[in-house]
Amino acid sequence: MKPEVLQLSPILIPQIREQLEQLFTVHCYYEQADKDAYVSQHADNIRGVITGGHTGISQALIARLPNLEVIAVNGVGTDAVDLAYARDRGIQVTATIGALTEDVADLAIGLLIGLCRGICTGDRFVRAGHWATSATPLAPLPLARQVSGMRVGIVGMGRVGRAVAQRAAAFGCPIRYTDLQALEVPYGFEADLLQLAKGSDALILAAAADKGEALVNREVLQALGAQGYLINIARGKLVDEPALIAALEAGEIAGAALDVFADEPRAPEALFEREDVVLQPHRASATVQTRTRMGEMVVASLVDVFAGRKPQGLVV
Ligand code: 8YV
Repeated sequence: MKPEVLQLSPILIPQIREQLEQLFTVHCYYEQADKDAYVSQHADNIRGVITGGHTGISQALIARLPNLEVIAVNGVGTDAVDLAYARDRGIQVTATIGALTEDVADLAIGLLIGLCRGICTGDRFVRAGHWATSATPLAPLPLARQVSGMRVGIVGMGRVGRAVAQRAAAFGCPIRYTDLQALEVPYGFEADLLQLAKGSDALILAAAADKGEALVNREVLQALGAQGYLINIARGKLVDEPALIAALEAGEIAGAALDVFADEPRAPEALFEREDVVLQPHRASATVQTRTRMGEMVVASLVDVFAGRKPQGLVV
């Protein structure tokens, strides 16, 4: 009999879906209208869970699955899984560590350039036909902010933070960072986030959000300053969103580019009409290549756990 797994969020790569269906009996929780009844019906048979980094799994749902052996996170962040509870229950938690580093770093730089150079604003300007009709071509668009040489501050010097730093260095950007401690990297360490923000033209968030606290509050934004830009490709909850909106409205920072939000898939409507923000629907790892690699790791981790082997990307 094939092991039964409960899938909490979709996987968009067809060959990964085929592999999952060949190897396991897959229960698509996310497609069910009555999720509660569905879980009651299958709970006892479920040995594995597949979920996304942002989706995670509630402690209440884990508690309803008495024979659960593994939670395979199709992502690198495990902040939405209660790891302590999983550990107590002897449930293994895996993540697709290393699979999405390059894509997330690519998008961080893409957002930085998109925001500073006003790429989305320029695109809207051309599409609306304003370029051809304005008396002085380009006159209604303000000049942009140069990216090369910007002082970049990175919050979180893990895999993604390092990949962002490498890329920013190629643009001639001086780089400083903060983390729990100084690390062996060729960039200046700043223990205090406020000081890092003060000395940065762009602050890029690449930290884990396991503690669930909003590191970036109004004070940090004010320290970043009226010429400073915020980029977030980590987790929405790292930023106090009302404080960010207030800082943008008051002109206390120059702009923000966000791939992640506190209450996804909802993004604050106060941001929708602003030209000083670039918004993305949590797509930093969303390339065919990376999602394929992530899916392969999810499949492999389930196969390994069910075969009694230590899986790759084991977190707990
Ligand atoms: C994914 C993520 O969008 O890796 C993470 O933690 O949040 C993202 O890469 C998500 O996990 C896809 O399921």
